[in-house]
Amino acid sequence: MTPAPMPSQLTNRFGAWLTFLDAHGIEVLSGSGFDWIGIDLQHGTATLDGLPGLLRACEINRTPALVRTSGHSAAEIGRALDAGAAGVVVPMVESAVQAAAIAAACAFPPEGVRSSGASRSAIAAPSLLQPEGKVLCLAMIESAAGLANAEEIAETEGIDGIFLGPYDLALSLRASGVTDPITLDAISHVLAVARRLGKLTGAFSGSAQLSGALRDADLLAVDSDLAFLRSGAEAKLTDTRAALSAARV
Ligand code: 3PY
Ligand code: MG
Repeated sequence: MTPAPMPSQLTNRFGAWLTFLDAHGIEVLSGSGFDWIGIDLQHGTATLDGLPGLLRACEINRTPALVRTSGHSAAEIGRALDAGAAGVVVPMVESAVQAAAIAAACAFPPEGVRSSGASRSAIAAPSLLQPEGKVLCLAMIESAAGLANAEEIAETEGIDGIFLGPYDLALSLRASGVTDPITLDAISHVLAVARRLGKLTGAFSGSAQLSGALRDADLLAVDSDLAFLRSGAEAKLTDTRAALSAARV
């Protein structure tokens, strides 16, 4: 099975999360200083069909891209990797059985069941995340069941790391939000388990306070294209209004 990369190779790598099916937007984001891009096929408007164009836009800026699949389908995982993704982030993994299935979907035989065929991955720019073009297989823990089985998921052969979904986790734990102590305790527990087992750690943040709790994660998705666009637009509008009212007095 593919050996996990040393976490030290990836520490403090900041990512941007892309939810729009927009090659121009991803070209701008991947050229904005982020170390990696997460392309989200589970939420937002990005699609499997649109993936090659989005990955190409990342490659222009030599920024590796991970793809969050919409589910556990081996066919979808294979297509995302064939399109040239540096790895996959698979949502809602809740048991070792599910973890083993997604790990198998990421690896060619004899270790796994990924099918080989003419694909874009053969011509895509080499991944900067992993040496020797190896793909990353990250399992998302984002439910009470996933939390309860964090250890068995993280130690599954072929799972390179655990990626936390704090928002679903908070819902599943019936916490008041991502910075509720219930959620933060669960996050610290999962991060500690993954680290103890020598696996990579990652998480989506979207909140400065949450990013503090996630500071040691190897892969930290700072926020989404949607949030960047909205906060940038609001900040410009506020600045312009302030400048115009200052000019009037
Ligand atoms: C979550 O927080 O649940 C996520 O899936 C983030 O993308
Ligand atoms: Mg989620």
